[in-house]
Amino acid sequence: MRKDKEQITIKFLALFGSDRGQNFISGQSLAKRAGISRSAVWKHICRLRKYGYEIDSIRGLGYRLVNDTQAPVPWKLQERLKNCTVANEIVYMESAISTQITALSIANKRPEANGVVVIAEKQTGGRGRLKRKWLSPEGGLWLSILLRPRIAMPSITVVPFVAALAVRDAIEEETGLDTRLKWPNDVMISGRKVAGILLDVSAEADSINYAVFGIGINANLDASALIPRIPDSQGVTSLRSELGHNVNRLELTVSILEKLEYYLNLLTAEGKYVIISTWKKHADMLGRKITIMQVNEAAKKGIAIDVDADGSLIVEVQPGGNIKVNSGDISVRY
Ligand code: BT5
Repeated sequence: MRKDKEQITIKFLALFGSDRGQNFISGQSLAKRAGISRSAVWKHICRLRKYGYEIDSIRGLGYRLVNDTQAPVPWKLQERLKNCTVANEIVYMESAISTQITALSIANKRPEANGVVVIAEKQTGGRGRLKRKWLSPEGGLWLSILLRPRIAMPSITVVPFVAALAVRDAIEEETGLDTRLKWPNDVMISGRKVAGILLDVSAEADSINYAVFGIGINANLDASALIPRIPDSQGVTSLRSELGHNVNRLELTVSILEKLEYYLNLLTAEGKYVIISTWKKHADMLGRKITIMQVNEAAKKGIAIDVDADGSLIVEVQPGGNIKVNSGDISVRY
């Protein structure tokens, strides 16, 4: 959303503030207090409804704000995340090609930008890992976070695990659903993927220049809307499909960003071992039969034994014969 539009929306919203849920305010009074025309009032009401505010309107009485928004609108996030270092700036878009592309372009254009959260209500060209596509219709939570973290190079391989932990914890906190992790960085419910993570890093010899964390959560959409478009659709779910109702995407976003800050601080303070051991506590694929799929290699079967301190998966491919896998995907036999 453009900053000037955003400011007008915030001002207009403030007019409702003290009367929430009680009195109607006439269109005429709103127009006078906001210094705008009656038709502009109507436009603002429509915009607020689009941002998830529930507003009653009754002819002759005017408007009444019934319910606050549960969408991750920037003014709400800024208010809630005042002291959160990973969210210094919020860029909110109704539609983006990919929040990852937007965040990467901010990273390249503004060397000082740090803690920039880019959120889009939908993406038309959402990206997965290895140039795969990520379906991102309205109702999901699609965000990218640009950070310039002070992380030593040896820890870089565990950074995606930090993001997966933050998303897992946030989903569990907001929904109570039993949420598990699958190597390398999928977030699962009942063996189905509910969220994916993409990390783009620009690094120099011994330090990270920037990292862009892309997080996609199938929140308030039905898994059945994704199924026809995903080859392995048995393995996909959404929070709404699991719960039977919508989740508060604003609270979920706040929680993800707070937890991302927490786990990044933990990584800096205590190193990568604590991240991997916490990740393993929440993984549900260790000890199970898996198939490993890697680019330009034949699929291999084995048993997932462990994840080492660098985040590589240790797989027993024959009795006593372990291999180390540091890229690719796995499918798990549950
Ligand atoms: C991922 O890739 O899991 C990383 C997804 C990251 C998406 C976020 S959204 C915000 C930010 N902006 C972006 O453009 N991207 C990030 P990967 O492990 O490669 O999984 C991709 C595969 O999952 C696809 O090839 C499909 O098979 C499947 N897939 C596509 N859309 C899906 C969805 N919405 N839910 C579950 N699976 C999906």
